[in-house]
Amino acid sequence: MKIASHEILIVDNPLGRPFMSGGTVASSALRHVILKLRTDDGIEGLGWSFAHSPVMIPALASAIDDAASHIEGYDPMLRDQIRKELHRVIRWSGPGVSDVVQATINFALWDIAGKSLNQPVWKLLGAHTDTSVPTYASGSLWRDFSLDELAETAGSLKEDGFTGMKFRCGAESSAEAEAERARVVREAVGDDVKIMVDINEGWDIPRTMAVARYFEAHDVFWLEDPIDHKDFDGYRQLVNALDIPITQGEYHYGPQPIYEVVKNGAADIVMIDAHHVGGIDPWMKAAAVCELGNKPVATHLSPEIAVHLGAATSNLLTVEYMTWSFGMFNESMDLDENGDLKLPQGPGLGVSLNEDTVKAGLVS
Ligand code: SMN
Ligand code: MG
Repeated sequence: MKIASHEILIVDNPLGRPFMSGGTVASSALRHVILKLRTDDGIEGLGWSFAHSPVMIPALASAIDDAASHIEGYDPMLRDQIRKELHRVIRWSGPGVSDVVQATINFALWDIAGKSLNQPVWKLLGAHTDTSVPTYASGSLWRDFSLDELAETAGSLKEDGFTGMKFRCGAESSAEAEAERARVVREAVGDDVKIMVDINEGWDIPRTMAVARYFEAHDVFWLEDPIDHKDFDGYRQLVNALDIPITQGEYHYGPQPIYEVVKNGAADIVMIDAHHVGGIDPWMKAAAVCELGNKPVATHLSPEIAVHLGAATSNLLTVEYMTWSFGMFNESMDLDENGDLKLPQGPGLGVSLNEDTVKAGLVS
């Protein structure tokens, strides 16, 4: 089997509520770059990525397009050979887009592997379950929500069956106002739902120390990305000083910084983003580093891919249920009666493009 050709689509997937990026840029759709990678025996593998601002999309799409043309003729099962070839052609461009290019191609290669062997990716990865993985609702309780909206939406997520959910803080003028958001969410969902808070690097250490004490009182399950992700010393300080588990990792590119996070004791829980780390293979490597360092891991975004990773990761804590790409695929991601995320049973990644959405959102 050889890689024969590829196609790139740029597609807008509408978001229910405009997403405020950094509190400044409102996006009413998430722009995806979709890669269709085809083999000489007629298998089509799907990979995709997105950028939070459309500004970066042309660069990303053209880099994936060009990189994919360099691997024509390669055996798609030799992913590490392909990774090295891609590294050769995109080296010296620094972390960031180059990792997302590697990731998008790597997703498509795994999809091809699964389809050619007629097995879901989680099975090829050697999963510890064939049914479901823990999950939590994300992408619903945003930073610009009023307290009333927070309470109402948190309550309806619980009714939908979620046993965990994440809300955002980091934009309030006082520690007390930040804490009030946690109180309101806790009150809305009761004591038996896990609540997590994401700050997206919005605080410094004194603010984190001040608010964390309130969050501990409201039994917040983790505090995510309170400070700049590069401040390993700061993170170690927070991990040592606070009882609330500190989560970080999504901002790092490539697997190597995940090793640094573990080595530096810079998190209690490590969040690994499959797009940023460079795909499924480096995600599994990074998760193994965390396991050896006694750190649980959580996935970041793209549950369609993360569900496979989670099923094959013994130190998995939970898979982030982010709905941002849902409209693009025919398959739905469903919870079981315990609020866990069911594994897809189809071959490969188990998703197929919804041609109506693609047609409606096609940018080029
Ligand atoms: C997040 C990151 C990027 C886009 C949306 C939300 C957030 C998360 O940090 O962890 O979900
Ligand atoms: Mg986050």
